[in-house]
Amino acid sequence: MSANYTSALEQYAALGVDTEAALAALDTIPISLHCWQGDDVGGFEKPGAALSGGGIQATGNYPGKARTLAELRADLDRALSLIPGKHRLNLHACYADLAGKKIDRNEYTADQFQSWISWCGERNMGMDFNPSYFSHPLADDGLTLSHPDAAVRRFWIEHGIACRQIAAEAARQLGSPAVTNFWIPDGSKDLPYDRKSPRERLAASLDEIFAAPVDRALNLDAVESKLFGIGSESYVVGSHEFYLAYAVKHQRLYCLDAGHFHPTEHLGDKISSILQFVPELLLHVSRGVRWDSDHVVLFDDPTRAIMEEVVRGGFLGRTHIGLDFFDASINRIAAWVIGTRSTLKSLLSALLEPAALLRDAEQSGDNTLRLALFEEAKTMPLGAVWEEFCNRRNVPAGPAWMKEVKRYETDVLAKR
Ligand code: RNT
Ligand code: ZN
Repeated sequence: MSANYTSALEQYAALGVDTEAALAALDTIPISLHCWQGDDVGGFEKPGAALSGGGIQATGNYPGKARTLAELRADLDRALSLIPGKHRLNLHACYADLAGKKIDRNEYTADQFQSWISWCGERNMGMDFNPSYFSHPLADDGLTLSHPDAAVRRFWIEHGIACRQIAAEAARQLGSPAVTNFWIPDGSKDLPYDRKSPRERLAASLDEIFAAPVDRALNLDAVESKLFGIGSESYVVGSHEFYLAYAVKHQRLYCLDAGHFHPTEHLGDKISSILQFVPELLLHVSRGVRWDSDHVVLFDDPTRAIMEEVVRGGFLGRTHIGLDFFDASINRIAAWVIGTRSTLKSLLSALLEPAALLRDAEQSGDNTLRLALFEEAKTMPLGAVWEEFCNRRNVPAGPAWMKEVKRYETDVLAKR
């Protein structure tokens, strides 16, 4: 134990906070690391695959992006070695390992993901999964599960069912349930006349996908809403109201992405409302800047508010924490490390709140004391506790991790 930590422990103890309990709790919380930060959401279904269509966009051309599955896995390993704790892999279907075979997405089985499942198994990591409703000829017009053409809808329904089965198989092998998250780009750039029919078709498509029997103990379905996207500025079929109502009615997970709401709207206040009525929540921790720009997550007020709500509400057991950002303008491994460490730091900060004092102040109507405590808590020595967590997990505590990233950049990324 460092002198810094011992002193921090005492300062927190004076506020009734047990730093050891906070560290033990943090150690049990997995963050689902999104594979798509490593190659700008390209995937490897064909050589030179790149993100297309789909209402999302990665911007920047920082050198060194992963060009193959092997490179992506090596990069993930490098990032994971700089992130304290035991985490999960969040995989998109477009990262299938096709080994040169021609198989379309509606025919994917666990075989195309076995190398990923084994990769996770070797690292003792769980896996989460995502059907890919973009970067595909049948998604070129920006419509998938709500498409007016029944044949196109059929293809994407089959893809959704396939993904749930793949996730369940991964969960079975890895001994940990997988979340399968449904996000589709469907919407329109300009004003639609008919807002109703696409939503009716989406509801029917989802009903078919979820009717396929997949063990709920292995696979958890989540649905992700969005306010608007690139090319879907005027109308998004899968809006917040649509999916929230769907998730409540069908008792699925609701996925809250921090970049998918009005810029002045934050996720913090939504959590304790939604968890009244859905079984579990999936978070896409992200940082929207003006539009859903998927900037790297920071230890900022909105992220801290999310984690405070999860911790205060006792919701850790019902909340799956995933990351969703894809910045191509900076070192991609550093992006993973900064975003994940910031998420963990936000969680630690929430776990170190003077909860008992705050609750007492509020319950006794002492709002002055409550406000004072909030402010005092902000300058408590969080950094020393974070450093202790990193040290115990054998991960560089301070900015030393950046040296490792720089070295990897010179030795590996610069040669790509
Ligand atoms: C898009 C959604 C979705 C994607 C990933 C790649 O707006 O946020 O979660 O970012 O599935
Ligand atoms: Zn998302």
